[in-house]
Amino acid sequence: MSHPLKNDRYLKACLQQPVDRTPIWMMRQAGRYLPEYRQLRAEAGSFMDLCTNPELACEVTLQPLRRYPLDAAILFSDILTIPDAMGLGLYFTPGEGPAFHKPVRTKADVTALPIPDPNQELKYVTDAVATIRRELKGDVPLIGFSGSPWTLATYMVEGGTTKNFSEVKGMMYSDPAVMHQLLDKLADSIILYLNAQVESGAQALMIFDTWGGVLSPRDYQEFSLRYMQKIVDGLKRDHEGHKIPVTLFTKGGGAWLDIMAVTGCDCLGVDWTTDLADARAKVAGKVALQGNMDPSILYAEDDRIRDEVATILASYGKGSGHVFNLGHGIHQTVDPAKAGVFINSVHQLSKQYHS
Ligand code: 1CP
Repeated sequence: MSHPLKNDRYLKACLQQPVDRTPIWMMRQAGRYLPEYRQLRAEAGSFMDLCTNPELACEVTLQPLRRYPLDAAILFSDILTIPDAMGLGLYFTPGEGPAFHKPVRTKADVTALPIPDPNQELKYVTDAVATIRRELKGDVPLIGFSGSPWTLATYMVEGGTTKNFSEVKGMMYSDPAVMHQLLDKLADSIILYLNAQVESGAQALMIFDTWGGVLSPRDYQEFSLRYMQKIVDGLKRDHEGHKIPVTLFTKGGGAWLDIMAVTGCDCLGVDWTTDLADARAKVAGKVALQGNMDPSILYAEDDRIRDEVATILASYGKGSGHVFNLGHGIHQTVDPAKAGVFINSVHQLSKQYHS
């Protein structure tokens, strides 16, 4: 199954090695903005029917790569597979997003949570990874992923999407020991899950800490960063003679890039509220950076998109260590042609930053 990689720009940039141009992929590159995705989801029945069928998950992963010259593929799955495998009963309500039948609210709830075996309850994920890796035929690397412990805890304690985080912060402030017990269990589960993705063929890993930015600086360190650190320490960083780069992305975490940079990860995701020049100064060569165009720029005219790409490339400046991306997932109402303009602009404009 091991093909030599034809395009390894993404892996090289994560490791700050020289590249000929800046690599690019888009968060949520497979998904609802693509008509071929909406069609396949309708045929399959639901989003989870796509995720749990390795052939369909593979097909959906490859859809954006057929349209655009992207430098990486990302496993089609969701961060909520772990809480689902812990028995919380994941379901999706149309228009309102994910929810759980059995939210986690008490110490007894936390104590009762099992640590899922990635080769049993989550075998559909590792099977999808192996299938995608085979079907990519070495064209581009495959990124595996998980949510961060804190971000998974927000969904598990709230029971779904939330605006003010009252339940999860209520638990954090009124019973921090129980919150730590939950986060520690999640970190252990995530280590097993991500290492199993690497064993099955994932060539890089990313941890999505979508909700770390709603914490105070002190609470961020205690309840989010500390557990991402535990995960980084527990991950397989080499496989089949290749390094497995790890990216941490805390949305809204621009103020904390310096402390994130010393966790031992290889790359940090940055959203559009931080200037890449400031971010680069802050991490001082310790890690690569991924980002950071506002996904809403994709609603603008083509020239405006190209200008924004030029500005972001200039703000990072010369040299390797930049993976171009959006600062968060692509919106479902974006015209796919605009994603093409974005990606081609990065191809055309980034060569001058590499010698
Ligand atoms: O078809 C549909 O209606 C389902 C929409 C959808 C999709 C396409 C969901 C439900 N998840 C996904 C795929 C997904 N989710 C990927 C696939 C790989 C890719 O192409 O990037 C990834 C990496 C995720 C990760 C994810 N899920 C995050 C972290 C990244 C982020 O966007 O912040 C989060 C927070 C989720 C939860 C989730 N799953 C789905 C939705 C709509 C949400 C967000 C709900 C919320 O706003 O709280």
